[in-house]
Amino acid sequence: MKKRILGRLGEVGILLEPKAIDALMRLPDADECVDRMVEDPGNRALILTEEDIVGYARRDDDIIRGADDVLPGVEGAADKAAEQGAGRLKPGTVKVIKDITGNSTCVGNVIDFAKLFKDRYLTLRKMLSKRRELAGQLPIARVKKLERDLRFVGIVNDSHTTKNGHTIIEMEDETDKIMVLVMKGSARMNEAFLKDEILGVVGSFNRDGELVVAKDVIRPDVPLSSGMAPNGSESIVAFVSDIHLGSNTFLDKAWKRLVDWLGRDPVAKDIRYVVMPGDLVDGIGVYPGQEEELRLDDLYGQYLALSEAVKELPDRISIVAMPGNHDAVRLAEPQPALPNDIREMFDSNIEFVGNPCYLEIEGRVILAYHGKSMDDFNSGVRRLNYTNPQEAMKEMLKRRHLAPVYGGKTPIAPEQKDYLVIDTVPDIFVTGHVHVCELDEYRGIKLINASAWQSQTAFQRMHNQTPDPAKVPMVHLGTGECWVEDFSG
Ligand code: D5M
Ligand code: FE
Ligand code: ZN
Repeated sequence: MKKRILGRLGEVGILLEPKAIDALMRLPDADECVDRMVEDPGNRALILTEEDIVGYARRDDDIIRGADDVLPGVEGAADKAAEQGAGRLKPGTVKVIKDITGNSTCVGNVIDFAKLFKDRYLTLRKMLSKRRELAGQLPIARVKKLERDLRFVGIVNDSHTTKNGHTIIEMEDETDKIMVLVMKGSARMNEAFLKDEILGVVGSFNRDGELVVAKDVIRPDVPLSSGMAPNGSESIVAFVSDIHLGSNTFLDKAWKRLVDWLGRDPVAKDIRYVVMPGDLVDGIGVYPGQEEELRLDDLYGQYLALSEAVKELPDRISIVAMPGNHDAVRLAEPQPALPNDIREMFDSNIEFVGNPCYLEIEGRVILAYHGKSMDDFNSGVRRLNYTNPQEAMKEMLKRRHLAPVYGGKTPIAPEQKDYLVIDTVPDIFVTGHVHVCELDEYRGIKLINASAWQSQTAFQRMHNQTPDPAKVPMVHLGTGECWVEDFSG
């Protein structure tokens, strides 16, 4: 029976945690429960937990009651929450929808990027082929036999500006390569085409058939949306990035102000979640000469200090800790969660996740990414710089990719699946890394860059980067309201 059910799940690509398998086997009618999972692709998490199984098992009669438990006394909220599947989420519960932790397929020393780029290409081509402008798109080898009305999707190998001010993009798919000309003065002239991003092109061959003259260049983008509709949640999520514990520029007085405020302010009592998008500690040997700037020169000592700092936060708060480029995991993205020997230093109210990570909290989907690729976006796109990370974040959403450039400043791991593709449209998108504090919105998605707890370092001074530390952006999960609390003094 177990084998047969697991076989069925395998066929439809549904993954279960071990505890969820046990729960499923205990049901009087496991098949019926599997039927419900299959019918619910939209709301289904990537890996189902025991809680999910319970949800599916009693879906018919109990889901609305379940939602009422979560959201007492809010009119209409039960229906909405049930619609969004929020009924399965209790306050305080953070659900990891997707990250690399435990799923890495990089094997030994076999470095094979072909699978990664194929997965990226196929996922984004599927998205692009739903666009009206690209209806009937064909493989490059086939469009080469046409003259007019060419539509294809390819990966950018390279792009450069000609001496006459046109842009030439060299593109490729599994079948062939093709050169695309974006004319000076055309609508797309001011776009930057990044290496390894996926584009859709509509155009015609020029007279001698060497180049496709682009009529339009299309990115997958996110759909227009009016944003977070009220869902009855009464919780607030706060974003605390780039703590850099162990650095001699760590702002311990500001941290104390945050801790005090969380303990006494009436607004703070609704903060049930703190998400930390990377650079939890300063690390060791991250850049040349770092030892001069460390207060704690032992990596474990730094995480121990972090665990003490985190213990000062009120117990009602669930914490999500993600690594960044200063933390004790592989640098190559996607980064897995911190290892067990570090996790063991912390209390159970902290969840360690990978970078990037999709989370679901009280019916809201949060995409958290440390933001190392902003180093590549800032050097590859002229109008981007270290003071406007929200603009780089919009560029990521347009490309439906967090870090398209391979071989730049962001190391990428050769996974078989591209975890940096933005395959799900989040309600909230948060980054850190650049140490400034920005709130913005793009097509209904809240954009947050979550400041830092470190004052200006010598490296930043040298690069003329002025941080905006000790700020905490907040989002009310029920209303979608966003604001910033300032602890800088
Ligand atoms: O990054 C802190 C700041 O330093 C952030 O604004 C990015 C910037 N940074 C980091 N690496 C580079 C490179 N290679 N070029 C330019 N700017 C960079 P953190 O990750 O906290 O050290
Ligand atoms: Fe940082
Ligand atoms: Zn960083």
